[in-house]
Amino acid sequence: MLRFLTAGESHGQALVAILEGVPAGLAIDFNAVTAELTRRQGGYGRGRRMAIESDRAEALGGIRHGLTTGAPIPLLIPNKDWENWQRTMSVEPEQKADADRPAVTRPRPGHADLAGAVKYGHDDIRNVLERASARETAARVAVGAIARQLLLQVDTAIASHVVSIGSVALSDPLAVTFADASAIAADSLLHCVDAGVERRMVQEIDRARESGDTVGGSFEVIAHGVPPGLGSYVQWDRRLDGRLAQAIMSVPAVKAVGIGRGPAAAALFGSRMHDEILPPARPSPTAEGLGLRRPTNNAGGLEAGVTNGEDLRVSGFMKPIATLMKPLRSVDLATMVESPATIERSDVCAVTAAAVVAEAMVAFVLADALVEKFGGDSVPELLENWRAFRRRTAARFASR
Ligand code: EPS
Repeated sequence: MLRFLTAGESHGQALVAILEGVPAGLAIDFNAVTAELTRRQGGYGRGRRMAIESDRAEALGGIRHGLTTGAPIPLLIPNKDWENWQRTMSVEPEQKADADRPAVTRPRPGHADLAGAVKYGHDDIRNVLERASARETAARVAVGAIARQLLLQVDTAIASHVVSIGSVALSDPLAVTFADASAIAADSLLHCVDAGVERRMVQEIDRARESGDTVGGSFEVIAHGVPPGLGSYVQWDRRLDGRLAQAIMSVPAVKAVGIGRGPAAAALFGSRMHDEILPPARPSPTAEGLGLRRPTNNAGGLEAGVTNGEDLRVSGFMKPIATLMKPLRSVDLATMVESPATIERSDVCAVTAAAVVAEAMVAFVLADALVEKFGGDSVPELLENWRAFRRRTAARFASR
């Protein structure tokens, strides 16, 4: 239903995205898009690049007088740093004297460097790392910011919080509510709900930086007000948990994805894991979720790959960034002699940024599933179908 492509290199002229499938008649707030891009640039432990950029997305079409037309939306995010890289990243045929940076030949363990050099036959690893860079996620956040605006039409909102950095972790992430995650101050260093834990997380990042190292961590995305009935169990590729897992796993450096209780579910007895179903409170609530009460939400809002009206909870686990200031051993592919891996400017920790990217990916998957369920080439058509479904569902599950 919805799809997007991105293009552009980290130090090229710009990043671009084309988003297709947004129904006509959606009012686009570009300040909200900028706000998301700014959030992605934040988090304690980011590198110097983030001080250079102040990301902004410009729409080149698909929107007229503030409203989507139903046509694809091309988005452009200029790279300010391109100014300093014009010769290195020129799209013109190479003028040897002009290529002002030496070729990158010493692959960083854990980065795309070696795999990409092998796959595409590049001698200069810059051809790999420029596209593999997490800078590309700025384009995804712009796309996600538009998807979020579609979701807001059906009262679905998305927030995230950082659960762990290195060995410092919240003890029970599922105890964090959507309201808790939404209330975290925008200027909080790591976007963790607990100030004491966050202080220790900051120390963990400082320790990594002081020893020329990097550190990973985990985050959770919570979507609130998600319509029940998105996704399906009838075919493997329609299960929404699978679609979310792919979307989150595609965020650079993410190594595992959890839904609800996540991997911890494997250690629980069924009686401790599954969320009991209780009759609606009286008087019957109006159409929030299903009306039925679920005292726990270990399932994270998904049963059999279908949303159940509870908060959707998806977590991502990020490995440490692959560029180390105290580099690991590698091989210079130009000479085949052992040499320390290349050092590129990078972040010490980017878990807070990854959480914002993951929010954008969740927004995209949910918006896609929303349009799939309720159809509609225009927002009024989609809303009509959504309201009718809500009315029907509320009537079915009202207390008698
Ligand atoms: C990033 C931009 C990059 C890196 C980082 C994320 O910019 P630069 O390479 O100019 O410093 O800071 O990317 C990586 C850590 C990576 O391994 O690719 C961004 O915009 O998020």
